[in-house]
Amino acid sequence: MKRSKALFAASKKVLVGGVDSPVRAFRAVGGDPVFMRSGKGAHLTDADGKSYVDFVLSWGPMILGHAHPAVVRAAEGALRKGSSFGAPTEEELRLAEAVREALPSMERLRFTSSGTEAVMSALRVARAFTGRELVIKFVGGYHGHVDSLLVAAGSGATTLGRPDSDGVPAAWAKTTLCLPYNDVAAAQKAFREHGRRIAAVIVEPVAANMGVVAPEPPFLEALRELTRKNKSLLIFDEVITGFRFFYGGAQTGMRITPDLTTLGKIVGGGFPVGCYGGRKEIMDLVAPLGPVYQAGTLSGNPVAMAAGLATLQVLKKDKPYARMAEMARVIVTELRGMARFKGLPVQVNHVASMFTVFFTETPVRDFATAKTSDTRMYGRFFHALLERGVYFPPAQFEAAMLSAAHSKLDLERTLEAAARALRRL
Ligand code: KE4
Repeated sequence: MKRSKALFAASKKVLVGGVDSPVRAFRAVGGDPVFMRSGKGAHLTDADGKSYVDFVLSWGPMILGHAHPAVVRAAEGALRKGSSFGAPTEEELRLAEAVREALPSMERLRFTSSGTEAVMSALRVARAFTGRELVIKFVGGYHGHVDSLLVAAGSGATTLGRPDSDGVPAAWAKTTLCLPYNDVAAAQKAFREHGRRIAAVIVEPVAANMGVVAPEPPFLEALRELTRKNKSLLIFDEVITGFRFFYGGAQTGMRITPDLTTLGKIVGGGFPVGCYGGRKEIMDLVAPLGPVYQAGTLSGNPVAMAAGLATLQVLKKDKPYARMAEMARVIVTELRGMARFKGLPVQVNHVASMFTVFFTETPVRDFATAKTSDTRMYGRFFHALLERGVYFPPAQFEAAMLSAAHSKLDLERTLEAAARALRRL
């Protein structure tokens, strides 16, 4: 860890907290962050040459594993033709067509350079389309660092939000209603009280930012019904779930059609890409067609588009989803068994190739129950795995993910490390 430590010490003198995104600083698990130098397949190598089986996958994008040959070839090829023109290119057309083919609800779409930008833009066009201001989000849901969504639930389930970050004007936070995830009654109450003022509901169709929490039927169906009845818009934030569970969005499998969808991560193949889109009559409000302004110097960047398209093409051809889900099932089953054998209070929430280990007796179905997890125990578990070359998310309220590159050997190495880690807790 010598080189990582030296790099961290130097980084803290110029990068805020030594990182470009807070979760990378290991504050949630303690200790200094590991600086990564390279990745190949399901493995990362740190600045000191130590290798890890990677379950973070850059927080989702690297579903094919790191440095997949088809993605590298596509990005290199695009780069050789120039990296950015600030003009329309065929690459963005091809990726847009592939996205719409996989998610037909996105009749018109636009690429941005991050998931946050996609969410921010989707909210703006939703407010413009409905002429309303209020937005409902769910406590523990994370949709990027959009000012008005950086709010925590006020006391009680349906009070107006209050800022969860400094620098967010209270007035902006007050345009956001925070409700408990999976709580249909709270959503019904919110619409009874504020219905005609609600522009949109934004929801992760499978929550991953409180740790993995699956929607309990009829939660999402109820949101679809409530928004339709009240002429509000339903926004599925599929930045994580888009192309994660199968070739398409969680919406495809759930047969729920949102009015707007946001994407990111996988759709950029490891390059800075976000995307928002939905019904044509809504998206036609966006400039240059309509009065909702949204722009971006590097939006639709041809190198990123080429990498995203190559990623989707490999996913569509190889269909690695069943194998990734089966590998996750094996890991989850083994982890539950080991914890039970050790008498540890563990809940492992699992959806397809994503899972989260919570150290609590309480079943985790929303952020309030997720917070009963012993996060210090998670930190010890994380470091015990890290020591043994297994890289789980360095924070409790995140999702561990499988890639198409994880092998049986990686599974064995992970389970062996987990058995030892759980013994030491
Ligand atoms: P970005 O702006 O980070 O590209 O996307 C924001 C975003 C939007 N919606 C959902 C559902 C998301 O999960 C995210 C970002 N996810 C986090 C990890 N949970 C990114 C990691 C980080 O912040 O460093």
